[in-house]
Amino acid sequence: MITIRDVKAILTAPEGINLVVVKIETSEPGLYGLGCATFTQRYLTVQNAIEEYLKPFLIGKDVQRIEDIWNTSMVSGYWRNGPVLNNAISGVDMALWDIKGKLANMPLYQLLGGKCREAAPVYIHADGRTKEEVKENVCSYMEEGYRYIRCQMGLYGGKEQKIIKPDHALDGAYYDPKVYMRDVINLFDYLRSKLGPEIELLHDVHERLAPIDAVRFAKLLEPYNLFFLEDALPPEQIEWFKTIRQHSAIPIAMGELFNNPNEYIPLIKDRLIDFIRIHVSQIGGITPAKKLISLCESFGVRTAWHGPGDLSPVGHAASVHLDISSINFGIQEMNKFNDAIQEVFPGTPEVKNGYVYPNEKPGIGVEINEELAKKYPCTNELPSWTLARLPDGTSARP
Ligand code: GCO
Ligand code: MG
Repeated sequence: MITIRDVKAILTAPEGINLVVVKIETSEPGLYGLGCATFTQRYLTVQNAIEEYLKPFLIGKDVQRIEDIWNTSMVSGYWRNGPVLNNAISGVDMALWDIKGKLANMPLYQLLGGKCREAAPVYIHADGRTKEEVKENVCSYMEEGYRYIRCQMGLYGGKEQKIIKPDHALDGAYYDPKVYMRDVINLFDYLRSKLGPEIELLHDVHERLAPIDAVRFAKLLEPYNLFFLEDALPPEQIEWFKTIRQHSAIPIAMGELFNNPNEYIPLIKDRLIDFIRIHVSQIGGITPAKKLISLCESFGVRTAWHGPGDLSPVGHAASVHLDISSINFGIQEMNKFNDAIQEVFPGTPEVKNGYVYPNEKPGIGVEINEELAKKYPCTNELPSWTLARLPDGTSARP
Protein backbone atom coordinates (compact mmCIF):
# COMPACT_ATOMS: atom_id res chain seq x y z
CA MET A 1 0.00 0.00 0.00
CA ILE A 2 1.32 3.44 -0.98
CA THR A 3 0.82 5.89 1.87
CA ILE A 4 0.87 9.64 2.44
CA ARG A 5 4.30 10.54 3.82
CA ASP A 6 4.14 14.34 3.90
CA VAL A 7 1.62 17.14 3.25
CA LYS A 8 2.72 20.74 2.80
CA ALA A 9 1.33 24.06 1.58
CA ILE A 10 3.41 25.99 -0.94
CA LEU A 11 2.65 29.72 -0.97
CA THR A 12 3.67 31.77 -3.97
CA ALA A 13 2.54 34.86 -5.92
CA PRO A 14 4.28 34.99 -9.33
CA GLU A 15 1.60 37.41 -10.63
CA GLY A 16 1.37 39.30 -7.34
CA ILE A 17 -1.75 37.25 -6.50
CA ASN A 18 -1.45 34.91 -3.48
CA LEU A 19 -1.67 31.23 -4.52
CA VAL A 20 -1.77 28.13 -2.31
CA VAL A 21 -0.69 24.74 -3.66
CA VAL A 22 -0.66 21.51 -1.65
CA LYS A 23 2.10 18.97 -2.27
CA ILE A 24 1.52 15.42 -1.05
CA GLU A 25 4.60 13.19 -0.97
CA THR A 26 4.13 9.44 -0.74
CA SER A 27 5.95 6.34 0.50
CA GLU A 28 6.80 5.61 -3.17
CA PRO A 29 10.06 7.47 -3.95
CA GLY A 30 9.42 10.21 -6.54
CA LEU A 31 5.62 9.82 -6.48
CA TYR A 32 3.89 13.02 -5.36
CA GLY A 33 0.79 15.04 -6.20
CA LEU A 34 -0.13 18.72 -6.43
CA GLY A 35 -3.49 20.35 -5.67
CA CYS A 36 -4.85 23.89 -5.59
CA ALA A 37 -6.04 25.35 -2.26
CA THR A 38 -6.15 29.00 -3.32
CA PHE A 39 -8.25 31.36 -1.21
CA THR A 40 -6.17 34.40 -2.01
CA GLN A 41 -7.54 36.68 0.73
CA ARG A 42 -6.96 34.12 3.56
CA TYR A 43 -3.93 32.16 2.30
CA LEU A 44 -2.21 31.99 5.71
CA THR A 45 -5.31 30.49 7.32
CA VAL A 46 -5.55 27.85 4.60
CA GLN A 47 -1.85 27.05 5.09
CA ASN A 48 -2.48 26.65 8.83
CA ALA A 49 -5.47 24.37 8.24
CA ILE A 50 -3.37 22.20 5.91
CA GLU A 51 -0.26 21.91 8.04
CA GLU A 52 -1.73 21.93 11.57
CA TYR A 53 -4.90 19.91 11.01
CA LEU A 54 -4.98 17.94 7.74
CA LYS A 55 -1.31 16.88 7.72
CA PRO A 56 -1.39 14.95 11.04
CA PHE A 57 -4.76 13.50 10.07
CA LEU A 58 -3.49 12.23 6.69
CA ILE A 59 0.05 10.93 7.32
CA GLY A 60 0.12 7.16 6.83
CA LYS A 61 -3.22 6.94 4.98
CA ASP A 62 -3.66 5.03 1.71
CA VAL A 63 -3.20 7.49 -1.21
CA GLN A 64 -5.75 5.56 -3.27
CA ARG A 65 -8.70 6.16 -0.90
CA ILE A 66 -9.70 9.57 -2.29
CA GLU A 67 -13.43 9.34 -1.49
CA ASP A 68 -12.86 8.15 2.09
CA ILE A 69 -10.17 10.77 2.71
CA TRP A 70 -12.38 13.56 1.29
CA ASN A 71 -15.35 12.62 3.49
CA THR A 72 -13.41 11.97 6.67
CA SER A 73 -11.37 15.17 6.20
CA MET A 74 -14.60 17.13 5.66
CA VAL A 75 -16.05 16.02 9.02
CA SER A 76 -12.74 15.85 10.92
CA GLY A 77 -13.40 19.31 12.40
CA TYR A 78 -17.15 18.65 12.79
CA TRP A 79 -18.14 22.11 11.46
CA ARG A 80 -17.78 22.16 7.70
CA ASN A 81 -18.65 23.72 4.31
CA GLY A 82 -16.64 26.88 4.91
CA PRO A 83 -14.09 28.51 2.57
CA VAL A 84 -10.93 27.90 4.60
CA LEU A 85 -11.30 24.17 5.27
CA ASN A 86 -12.85 23.52 1.85
CA ASN A 87 -9.79 25.04 0.18
CA ALA A 88 -7.43 23.07 2.40
CA ILE A 89 -9.28 19.84 1.59
CA SER A 90 -9.31 20.74 -2.11
CA GLY A 91 -5.52 20.95 -2.13
CA VAL A 92 -5.33 17.45 -0.68
CA ASP A 93 -8.09 16.09 -2.93
CA MET A 94 -6.60 17.39 -6.16
CA ALA A 95 -3.14 16.13 -5.14
CA LEU A 96 -4.58 12.64 -4.57
CA TRP A 97 -6.28 12.72 -8.01
CA ASP A 98 -2.94 13.86 -9.46
CA ILE A 99 -1.27 10.85 -7.82
CA LYS A 100 -4.00 8.48 -9.02
CA GLY A 101 -3.49 9.70 -12.59
CA LYS A 102 0.25 9.11 -12.26
CA LEU A 103 -0.36 5.61 -10.90
CA ALA A 104 -2.75 4.86 -13.79
CA ASN A 105 -0.35 6.59 -16.21
CA MET A 106 -3.32 8.57 -17.60
CA PRO A 107 -4.24 12.27 -17.76
CA LEU A 108 -6.96 13.09 -15.21
CA TYR A 109 -9.71 13.58 -17.83
CA GLN A 110 -9.35 9.87 -18.76
CA LEU A 111 -10.15 8.88 -15.18
CA LEU A 112 -13.26 11.10 -15.34
CA GLY A 113 -14.75 9.46 -18.44
CA GLY A 114 -12.54 10.53 -21.33
CA LYS A 115 -12.87 13.28 -23.91
CA CYS A 116 -16.19 14.91 -24.87
CA ARG A 117 -14.15 17.47 -26.88
CA GLU A 118 -10.51 18.04 -27.86
CA ALA A 119 -10.34 21.43 -26.13
CA ALA A 120 -12.53 23.80 -24.09
CA PRO A 121 -13.55 27.24 -25.40
CA VAL A 122 -12.54 29.98 -22.98
CA TYR A 123 -13.58 33.51 -22.12
CA ILE A 124 -11.26 36.35 -21.21
CA HIS A 125 -11.76 39.69 -19.39
CA ALA A 126 -12.01 43.00 -21.27
CA ASP A 127 -12.36 46.28 -19.39
CA GLY A 128 -11.97 50.00 -19.98
CA ARG A 129 -12.72 53.47 -18.62
CA THR A 130 -15.00 54.29 -21.56
CA LYS A 131 -17.17 52.24 -23.90
CA GLU A 132 -14.72 53.06 -26.71
CA GLU A 133 -11.80 51.70 -24.68
CA VAL A 134 -13.72 48.53 -23.83
CA LYS A 135 -14.51 48.03 -27.52
CA GLU A 136 -10.83 48.44 -28.44
CA ASN A 137 -9.88 45.77 -25.90
CA VAL A 138 -12.65 43.46 -27.11
CA CYS A 139 -11.42 43.85 -30.71
CA SER A 140 -7.83 43.06 -29.79
CA TYR A 141 -8.96 39.88 -28.01
CA MET A 142 -11.08 38.96 -31.05
CA GLU A 143 -7.95 39.31 -33.19
CA GLU A 144 -6.22 36.86 -30.81
CA GLY A 145 -9.00 34.38 -31.55
CA TYR A 146 -11.21 34.76 -28.49
CA ARG A 147 -14.89 34.32 -29.29
CA TYR A 148 -16.22 34.77 -25.73
CA ILE A 149 -15.34 38.02 -23.92
CA ARG A 150 -16.44 39.32 -20.54
CA CYS A 151 -16.98 43.08 -20.72
CA GLN A 152 -16.77 45.36 -17.69
CA MET A 153 -16.40 49.14 -17.53
CA GLY A 154 -14.48 49.88 -14.34
CA LEU A 155 -14.23 46.28 -13.17
CA TYR A 156 -17.07 45.71 -10.66
CA GLY A 157 -19.67 48.41 -9.94
CA GLY A 158 -17.98 50.82 -12.32
CA LYS A 159 -15.39 53.55 -11.75
CA GLU A 160 -14.97 57.12 -13.11
CA GLN A 161 -18.25 58.00 -11.35
CA LYS A 162 -19.11 61.36 -9.69
CA ILE A 163 -19.87 60.18 -6.15
CA ILE A 164 -21.54 62.67 -3.77
CA LYS A 165 -20.59 61.54 -0.27
CA PRO A 166 -21.75 62.92 3.09
CA ASP A 167 -19.32 64.91 5.26
CA HIS A 168 -16.73 62.76 7.09
CA ALA A 169 -17.53 59.73 4.95
CA LEU A 170 -15.32 56.73 5.78
CA ASP A 171 -12.70 55.45 3.32
CA GLY A 172 -13.71 52.74 0.89
CA ALA A 173 -14.23 51.70 -2.72
CA TYR A 174 -17.25 53.91 -3.52
CA TYR A 175 -19.54 53.24 -6.43
CA ASP A 176 -23.02 54.32 -7.52
CA PRO A 177 -25.22 51.32 -8.47
CA LYS A 178 -27.59 53.39 -10.62
CA VAL A 179 -24.77 55.03 -12.58
CA TYR A 180 -23.17 51.57 -12.97
CA MET A 181 -26.43 50.14 -14.36
CA ARG A 182 -26.92 53.00 -16.85
CA ASP A 183 -23.30 52.87 -18.00
CA VAL A 184 -23.31 49.10 -18.58
CA ILE A 185 -26.58 49.17 -20.53
CA ASN A 186 -25.07 51.92 -22.72
CA LEU A 187 -21.89 49.86 -23.03
CA PHE A 188 -23.64 46.79 -24.42
CA ASP A 189 -25.86 48.89 -26.67
CA TYR A 190 -22.68 50.42 -28.10
CA LEU A 191 -20.78 47.11 -28.36
CA ARG A 192 -23.63 45.38 -30.18
CA SER A 193 -24.05 48.35 -32.56
CA LYS A 194 -20.31 48.30 -33.38
CA LEU A 195 -19.51 44.55 -33.22
CA GLY A 196 -22.74 42.88 -34.30
CA PRO A 197 -24.47 39.78 -32.90
CA GLU A 198 -21.82 37.05 -33.38
CA ILE A 199 -19.28 37.84 -30.66
CA GLU A 200 -20.30 36.23 -27.36
CA LEU A 201 -20.36 38.88 -24.63
CA LEU A 202 -20.59 38.25 -20.89
CA HIS A 203 -20.93 40.53 -17.87
CA ASP A 204 -20.27 40.12 -14.14
CA VAL A 205 -22.52 42.14 -11.82
CA HIS A 206 -20.43 40.87 -8.93
CA GLU A 207 -23.35 41.19 -6.47
CA ARG A 208 -23.28 45.00 -6.71
CA LEU A 209 -27.03 45.69 -7.02
CA ALA A 210 -30.04 45.61 -4.71
CA PRO A 211 -32.20 42.59 -5.62
CA ILE A 212 -34.97 44.50 -7.40
CA ASP A 213 -32.35 46.46 -9.35
CA ALA A 214 -30.78 43.14 -10.36
CA VAL A 215 -34.20 42.05 -11.69
CA ARG A 216 -34.54 45.29 -13.70
CA PHE A 217 -30.94 45.02 -14.92
CA ALA A 218 -31.48 41.46 -16.17
CA LYS A 219 -34.57 42.67 -18.03
CA LEU A 220 -32.89 45.75 -19.55
CA LEU A 221 -29.87 43.73 -20.72
CA GLU A 222 -31.95 41.00 -22.35
CA PRO A 223 -31.98 42.62 -25.85
CA TYR A 224 -28.15 42.46 -26.03
CA ASN A 225 -28.06 38.66 -26.07
CA LEU A 226 -25.33 38.16 -23.45
CA PHE A 227 -23.85 34.68 -23.22
CA PHE A 228 -24.49 35.00 -19.50
CA LEU A 229 -25.02 37.55 -16.73
CA GLU A 230 -22.96 36.61 -13.70
CA ASP A 231 -23.50 37.11 -9.96
CA ALA A 232 -26.63 39.24 -10.39
CA LEU A 233 -27.33 38.58 -6.70
CA PRO A 234 -25.23 37.98 -3.57
CA PRO A 235 -25.40 34.43 -2.10
CA GLU A 236 -27.55 35.82 0.73
CA GLN A 237 -30.32 36.82 -1.73
CA ILE A 238 -30.51 33.81 -4.06
CA GLU A 239 -34.28 33.45 -3.51
CA TRP A 240 -34.63 36.47 -5.83
CA PHE A 241 -33.42 34.36 -8.78
CA LYS A 242 -37.04 33.17 -9.07
CA THR A 243 -38.11 36.77 -9.77
CA ILE A 244 -35.30 37.30 -12.28
CA ARG A 245 -36.46 34.17 -14.12
CA GLN A 246 -40.01 35.56 -14.28
CA HIS A 247 -38.86 38.79 -15.94
CA SER A 248 -35.93 37.91 -18.17
CA ALA A 249 -34.65 35.10 -20.39
CA ILE A 250 -31.07 36.31 -20.00
CA PRO A 251 -28.81 33.31 -19.24
CA ILE A 252 -27.86 33.38 -15.55
CA ALA A 253 -24.48 32.36 -14.07
CA MET A 254 -23.79 32.10 -10.34
CA GLY A 255 -21.52 30.27 -7.96
CA GLU A 256 -17.98 31.58 -7.39
CA LEU A 257 -18.90 32.58 -3.82
CA PHE A 258 -20.59 29.27 -2.94
CA ASN A 259 -19.04 26.88 -0.41
CA ASN A 260 -22.03 24.95 0.86
CA PRO A 261 -24.08 22.53 -1.31
CA ASN A 262 -27.24 24.10 0.17
CA GLU A 263 -26.35 27.29 -1.71
CA TYR A 264 -26.26 25.74 -5.15
CA ILE A 265 -28.58 22.71 -5.00
CA PRO A 266 -31.80 24.81 -4.82
CA LEU A 267 -30.75 26.93 -7.80
CA ILE A 268 -29.91 23.84 -9.86
CA LYS A 269 -32.95 21.69 -9.00
CA ASP A 270 -35.33 24.60 -9.66
CA ARG A 271 -33.52 25.46 -12.90
CA LEU A 272 -32.95 29.04 -11.74
CA ILE A 273 -29.47 29.27 -13.21
CA ASP A 274 -27.95 28.25 -16.54
CA PHE A 275 -24.24 28.15 -15.66
CA ILE A 276 -22.65 27.07 -12.38
CA ARG A 277 -19.66 29.29 -11.62
CA ILE A 278 -18.13 27.36 -8.72
CA HIS A 279 -14.49 28.01 -7.71
CA VAL A 280 -13.60 24.29 -7.52
CA SER A 281 -11.33 24.60 -4.47
CA GLN A 282 -14.05 26.54 -2.59
CA ILE A 283 -16.26 23.42 -2.52
CA GLY A 284 -13.42 21.03 -1.68
CA GLY A 285 -11.88 19.95 -4.99
CA ILE A 286 -12.37 17.48 -7.81
CA THR A 287 -14.34 14.93 -5.76
CA PRO A 288 -17.31 17.24 -5.07
CA ALA A 289 -16.96 18.93 -8.46
CA LYS A 290 -17.46 15.72 -10.40
CA LYS A 291 -20.63 15.02 -8.37
CA LEU A 292 -21.83 18.57 -9.01
CA ILE A 293 -21.34 18.08 -12.76
CA SER A 294 -23.72 15.10 -12.72
CA LEU A 295 -26.29 16.99 -10.65
CA CYS A 296 -26.15 19.91 -13.09
CA GLU A 297 -26.49 17.60 -16.09
CA SER A 298 -29.77 16.26 -14.70
CA PHE A 299 -31.23 19.78 -14.63
CA GLY A 300 -29.82 21.23 -17.84
CA VAL A 301 -27.26 23.41 -16.08
CA ARG A 302 -23.84 23.82 -17.71
CA THR A 303 -20.44 24.30 -16.09
CA ALA A 304 -18.45 27.54 -16.14
CA TRP A 305 -15.79 26.95 -13.48
CA HIS A 306 -14.39 30.11 -11.88
CA GLY A 307 -10.96 30.73 -13.43
CA PRO A 308 -9.54 34.14 -12.39
CA GLY A 309 -6.00 35.17 -11.53
CA ASP A 310 -6.52 33.92 -7.97
CA LEU A 311 -6.47 30.29 -9.00
CA SER A 312 -3.16 28.45 -9.43
CA PRO A 313 -2.24 26.84 -12.76
CA VAL A 314 -2.76 23.50 -10.96
CA GLY A 315 -6.34 24.58 -10.24
CA HIS A 316 -6.84 25.88 -13.79
CA ALA A 317 -5.55 22.59 -15.20
CA ALA A 318 -7.88 20.60 -12.91
CA SER A 319 -10.81 22.66 -14.23
CA VAL A 320 -9.75 21.90 -17.81
CA HIS A 321 -9.73 18.15 -17.10
CA LEU A 322 -13.28 18.53 -15.75
CA ASP A 323 -14.23 20.62 -18.83
CA ILE A 324 -12.92 18.06 -21.31
CA SER A 325 -14.74 15.13 -19.71
CA SER A 326 -18.15 16.76 -19.04
CA ILE A 327 -20.99 16.52 -21.56
CA ASN A 328 -22.66 19.55 -19.91
CA PHE A 329 -19.59 21.79 -20.14
CA GLY A 330 -20.52 25.43 -20.80
CA ILE A 331 -17.49 27.71 -20.96
CA GLN A 332 -14.14 28.07 -19.17
CA GLU A 333 -12.97 31.34 -17.64
CA MET A 334 -9.27 31.76 -18.30
CA ASN A 335 -6.44 33.91 -16.95
CA LYS A 336 -3.68 35.38 -19.16
CA PHE A 337 -0.70 33.88 -17.33
CA ASN A 338 2.50 35.96 -17.19
CA ASP A 339 5.97 34.52 -17.87
CA ALA A 340 6.85 34.22 -14.17
CA ILE A 341 3.86 31.99 -13.33
CA GLN A 342 4.57 29.79 -16.35
CA GLU A 343 8.16 29.33 -15.12
CA VAL A 344 7.05 28.52 -11.58
CA PHE A 345 4.38 26.12 -12.87
CA PRO A 346 5.61 24.13 -15.89
CA GLY A 347 2.57 22.70 -17.70
CA THR A 348 0.40 25.80 -17.09
CA PRO A 349 -2.61 25.50 -19.43
CA GLU A 350 -2.14 27.23 -22.78
CA VAL A 351 -4.82 28.88 -24.91
CA LYS A 352 -4.68 28.56 -28.69
CA ASN A 353 -7.24 30.31 -30.90
CA GLY A 354 -9.72 30.69 -28.05
CA TYR A 355 -9.40 27.08 -26.85
CA VAL A 356 -7.59 25.63 -23.82
CA TYR A 357 -6.18 22.11 -24.20
CA PRO A 358 -5.78 19.50 -21.47
CA ASN A 359 -2.37 18.30 -20.40
CA GLU A 360 -1.74 14.84 -21.84
CA LYS A 361 0.72 14.01 -19.04
CA PRO A 362 -0.40 11.60 -16.29
CA GLY A 363 -2.52 13.20 -13.55
CA ILE A 364 -3.27 16.93 -13.58
CA GLY A 365 -0.08 17.55 -15.55
CA VAL A 366 1.30 20.70 -13.89
CA GLU A 367 4.60 20.81 -11.99
CA ILE A 368 5.98 23.40 -9.53
CA ASN A 369 9.50 24.77 -9.27
CA GLU A 370 9.63 25.17 -5.49
CA GLU A 371 12.90 27.11 -5.49
CA LEU A 372 11.55 29.60 -8.02
CA ALA A 373 8.22 29.79 -6.14
CA LYS A 374 10.12 31.18 -3.14
CA LYS A 375 11.17 34.18 -5.24
CA TYR A 376 7.53 35.35 -5.28
CA PRO A 377 6.36 35.62 -1.66
CA CYS A 378 2.69 36.17 -0.85
CA THR A 379 1.64 39.44 0.81
CA ASN A 380 -0.97 39.84 3.51
CA GLU A 381 -2.71 43.07 2.46
CA LEU A 382 -6.39 43.99 2.58
CA PRO A 383 -7.73 43.95 -1.01
CA SER A 384 -9.07 47.54 -1.17
CA TRP A 385 -11.86 46.61 -3.58
CA THR A 386 -13.54 44.47 -0.89
CA LEU A 387 -14.32 47.64 1.11
CA ALA A 388 -17.12 48.53 -1.32
CA ARG A 389 -19.37 51.39 -0.26
CA LEU A 390 -22.49 53.05 -1.67
CA PRO A 391 -22.43 56.85 -2.18
CA ASP A 392 -23.71 57.54 1.35
CA GLY A 393 -20.98 55.33 2.79
CA THR A 394 -23.07 52.22 3.41
CA SER A 395 -20.95 49.05 3.24
CA ALA A 396 -21.85 46.97 0.16
CA ARG A 397 -21.22 43.38 -0.95
CA PRO A 398 -17.96 43.60 -2.98
C1 GCO B 1 -14.52 36.39 -11.71
C2 GCO B 1 -14.49 36.83 -10.28
C3 GCO B 1 -13.17 37.37 -9.79
C4 GCO B 1 -13.24 37.64 -8.31
C5 GCO B 1 -11.94 37.30 -7.64
C6 GCO B 1 -12.03 37.53 -6.13
O1 GCO B 1 -15.61 36.33 -12.25
O2 GCO B 1 -13.43 36.02 -12.20
O3 GCO B 1 -15.57 37.71 -10.03
O4 GCO B 1 -12.78 38.48 -10.51
O5 GCO B 1 -13.57 38.98 -8.06
O6 GCO B 1 -11.65 35.97 -7.93
O7 GCO B 1 -10.82 37.26 -5.50
MG1 MG C 1 -17.26 36.73 -11.00
